[in-house]
Amino acid sequence: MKLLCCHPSGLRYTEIYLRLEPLGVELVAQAARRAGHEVRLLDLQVFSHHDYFKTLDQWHPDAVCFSVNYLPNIPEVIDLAKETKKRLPYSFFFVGGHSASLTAQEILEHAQGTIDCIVRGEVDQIGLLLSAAMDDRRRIGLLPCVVAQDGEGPAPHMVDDLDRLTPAHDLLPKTRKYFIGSLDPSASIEFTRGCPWNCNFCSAWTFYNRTYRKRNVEAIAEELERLEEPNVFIVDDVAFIDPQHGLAIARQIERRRIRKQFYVETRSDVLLRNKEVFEYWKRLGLAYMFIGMEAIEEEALKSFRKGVSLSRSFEALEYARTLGVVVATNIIADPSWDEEHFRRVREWALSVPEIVNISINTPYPGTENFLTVGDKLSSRDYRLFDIQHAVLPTKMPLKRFYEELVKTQQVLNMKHLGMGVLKETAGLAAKLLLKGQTNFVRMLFKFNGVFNAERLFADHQRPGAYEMHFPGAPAGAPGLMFFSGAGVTKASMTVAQTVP
Ligand code: B12
Ligand code: SF4
Repeated sequence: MKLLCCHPSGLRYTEIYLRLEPLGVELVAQAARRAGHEVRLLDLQVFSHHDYFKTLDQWHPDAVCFSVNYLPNIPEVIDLAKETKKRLPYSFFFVGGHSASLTAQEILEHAQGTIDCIVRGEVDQIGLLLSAAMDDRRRIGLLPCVVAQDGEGPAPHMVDDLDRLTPAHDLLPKTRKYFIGSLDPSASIEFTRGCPWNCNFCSAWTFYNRTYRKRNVEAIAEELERLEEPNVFIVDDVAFIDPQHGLAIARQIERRRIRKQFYVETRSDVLLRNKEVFEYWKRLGLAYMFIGMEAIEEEALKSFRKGVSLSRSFEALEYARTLGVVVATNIIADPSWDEEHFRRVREWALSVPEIVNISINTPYPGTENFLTVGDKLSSRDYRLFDIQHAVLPTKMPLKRFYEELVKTQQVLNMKHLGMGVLKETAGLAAKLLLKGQTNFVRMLFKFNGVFNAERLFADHQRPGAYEMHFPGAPAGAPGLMFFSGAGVTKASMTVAQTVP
C-alpha cells in the first residue's frame, strides 16, 4: 500500500521563533515502512497545500494520514480530508496525535465520513490498521485504539518499549527548514515520554496517564549520531527528571564525541535538584533552556497546581543565568487581567535578562481546566486554541485585552528580536547566511507582521468555523485519561499530588 504521512501547517504565532520536525508522523512512517508499505512524508509546515494536492494527483496514495497534536489544525485537516476524498474517493484517510485522540468523536462528526478513523494514543499497530484498510474496512472499528464512525475498538494501551521505533528522519525532505532561534538548522529527538506532575492547564500528564518512560541511552546515542544537523531540540516535556538517565546519555555523547548544541525544556525544581546534570550538559553543548515558570504570583502558581513555589522559580532563573545558556520562560496571562496586571508583568519581565514569552490561559480538551471552566468558553472555534487568543471571557473588552497583550509582547520582544539583536548577533547571522540558513535572520524581523491586536481580534470573526464540543456533550466528552486501565472523569477527578 502507498501511504502518505502528513503533518499540518505551522501556526503563524509559533513560526517566528521556531519550526520543528514532526516526530509523531515520522514514527508512523517508520512503523508503516517496517510493515512493508511504501511511504512518503509531507510536512505542511514546510510544503504548501498545493504540494499536497500535487502529491495526491501524481502519486495516488492508497492511504493518507495526518498527525493532529494541535487543536488549531483540526479544521485544516478536516477540510483536507474532504478534498482528498473528492480526488481519491477510495483512499483511506486516518488521523492520530494528541489533539485528535482527545477529540476523536467530534472530529469524525465534523468530517462527515471523509475521515475513516482516528487512532488514539501512541503509534503502535499501524500494520494491523493498514491491512484492515486494504482487506475489509468494516473491521477497522474493532481494532485497538481506533475510533471509527461505526464503532470503537478497545482503549489504547501504552507502548512498553519506546525504542522499538525510531523516527523516519531520512524520509523528511528539506530538513534545513527546521530551527529554533539561532539553532538553525535543528533536528529533534525524544529521550523520555510523559510527565509525572499534574498541572491543571496541561494535558501532557493526562495523555500519558501521568507516566514517565525513558528510552534506552544507547539507542538515544545512536540516533543522535545519525543526525546530521548541528543542533538538536530535545522534545521531552520536562528534561532530566531522572538525573541518572540524563548523566548516562551525557556520558554516551562524550564517549562517542558527538558535537552538537542542544535545546531543553524543564521545571525550576528539576533544574535546582539536578544541577550537576545541567552543568554536564552545558559542557557538552546545552545552548538554550526553557523553564516553565507560568506565573510571577504565588497565588497563580498555586491555582495552576504547578507544585513549585515562587521563590524556587526565581532561584532557578538565577541559577540558570550562571550556566551561561540562553534562558527562556513563559508567563500565562489570565483573561481576567487588567491594564495594571499587564503593566506589572512588563515591569518584571524587563527587569530580568531572560526571554519572557506570554501565552493565554486556554482550557484544552484533556485538561482538568477544560472540565472545570470549559462550559464558559466564549469561542469554540478550534483555530483560536493556540494560546495566543482568548477563548474565555476577558475582563477588559476583548480588543483592549489584545492591545495590552501585544504591547507586552512587543516590549518583551524588543529585547530579543529586530535590528538591535541583529547587531549583537551579526557574526552568527552572517555565518548562518553564508551557509544558506536564513531561518534565524528572518525570525528577527517577522514579529510586527504577525503579532497585531487588530489581527488577533479579527480572527474571532473569521468564517468557516468548526465548533468544539462543550465538555460533557455526548460526542465531546473526553474524560481525563483514555489509556486502558484509567478512567478519571469529572466526578472522580481527585488526583494524588505526588511529586517525584
Ligand atoms: C515540539 C512541540 C511543539 C513544536 C512543534 C513541533 C511539531 N512540528 O509538531 C512547537 C514548539 C511549534 C509547538 C507549539 C505548540 N504546542 Co507543542 N509540543 C511540542 C512537544 C514538546 C513535543 C512534540 C513531539 O515531537 N513529541 C514527540 C512525538 C513522538 O510525540 P507526538 O507527536 O505526540 O506523537 C505521539 C502520539 O501523539 C502519536 N501520534 C502522533 N501523530 C500521530 C499520527 C498518527 C496517524 C497516529 C496513528 C499516531 C500519532 O504517536 C506518537 C507516539 O507514538 C509536545 C509535548 C511532547 N512531549 O510531546 C508539545 C505539545 C504537543 N504542544 C502542545 C501545545 C499546547 C502547543 C501550543 C498550542 C502551545 C505551545 N506549547 O506553544 C503550540 C501550538 C502549535 C500549533 N501548530 O498549533 C501540547 C498539546 C496539547 C493538546 N493538543 O491538547 C503538548 C502536548 C504540550 C503539553 N505539555 O501540553 N509544540
Ligand atoms: S510539569 Fe509541565 S508537562 Fe508536566 S504537567 Fe506541568 S506543565 Fe505539563
